[in-house]
Amino acid sequence: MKSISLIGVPMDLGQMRRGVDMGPSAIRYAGVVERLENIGHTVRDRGDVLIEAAERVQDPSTNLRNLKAVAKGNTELAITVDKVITEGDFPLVLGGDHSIAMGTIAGLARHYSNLGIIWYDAHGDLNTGETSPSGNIHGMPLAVSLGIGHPTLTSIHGDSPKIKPENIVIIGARSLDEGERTLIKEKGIKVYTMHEVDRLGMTQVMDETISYLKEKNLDGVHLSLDLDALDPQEAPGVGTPVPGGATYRESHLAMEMLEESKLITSAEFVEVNPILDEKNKTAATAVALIGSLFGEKLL
Ligand code: NNH
Ligand code: MN
Ligand code: MN
Ligand code: MN
Repeated sequence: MKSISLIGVPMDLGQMRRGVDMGPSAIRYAGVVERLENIGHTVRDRGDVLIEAAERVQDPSTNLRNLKAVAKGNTELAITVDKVITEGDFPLVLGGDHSIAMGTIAGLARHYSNLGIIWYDAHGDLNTGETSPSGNIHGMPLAVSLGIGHPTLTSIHGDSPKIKPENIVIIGARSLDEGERTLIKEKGIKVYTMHEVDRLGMTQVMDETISYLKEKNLDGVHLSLDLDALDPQEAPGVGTPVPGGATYRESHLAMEMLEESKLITSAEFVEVNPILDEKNKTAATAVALIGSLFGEKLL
């Protein structure tokens, strides 16, 4: 059994829709602590990282919305994640928009020199200020972690880069921007789009992902799960829904296979927006997936 530290990150400055800052509350309300304790884990809820109320600013010279405030909140998060690992706990981060992956990964990078990343998302989050169609930093954290992007972001909690392109697997992608496709090809990043999920089935996608990562001699693997990877019918409470996503069952299977692999050393669940949700359905889905990731069994 694990000793898990929950870290809430009420961040909504990485995108434009209000409400995703209430994601951590919604996931707690949906019973995440009880769910993990019922499996037998020890849970320490560290509360929320302080995200200061910031004036929303769009600097046209960088195309990075709320740059300073996003960097500040992520620095706080990185310090917290760093501390949680130093204390020997498993960090489970609850978002908040996906810009928080920069802070989580920056904290992890102090402890893992060859970190694997599973990016379960409808999007690649590989934009920079130059390629982003929106200026929203939640579409950039994977690029930033690779050391690609504005120095204010790539230098959060330590030197850049934090991760290597060959240690990343993206699963569930179905909305990639032009600059992201270029970067994926240039860096040789492994991607299972929804086409491969349909064609191979989730079992093979996860078997291949696990074998691929096992060959890399990693010292840890982080799961970054954006709820918009799931189909909007099953996860309606997200800011940028994209039709044709992974089903509830496929996503459970993915979590169960990761649990069996024993590879995962940290995780985050992001983009839950209770204002856009239907009766906290998306938060409940997040909690159910967390249950499977941490070893809940049907029988
Ligand atoms: N690719 C788009 C952008 O960069 C959308 C990103 N939205 C996300 N990413 N939810 O996971 O603006
Ligand atoms: Mn994302
Ligand atoms: Mn997404
Ligand atoms: Mn279940």
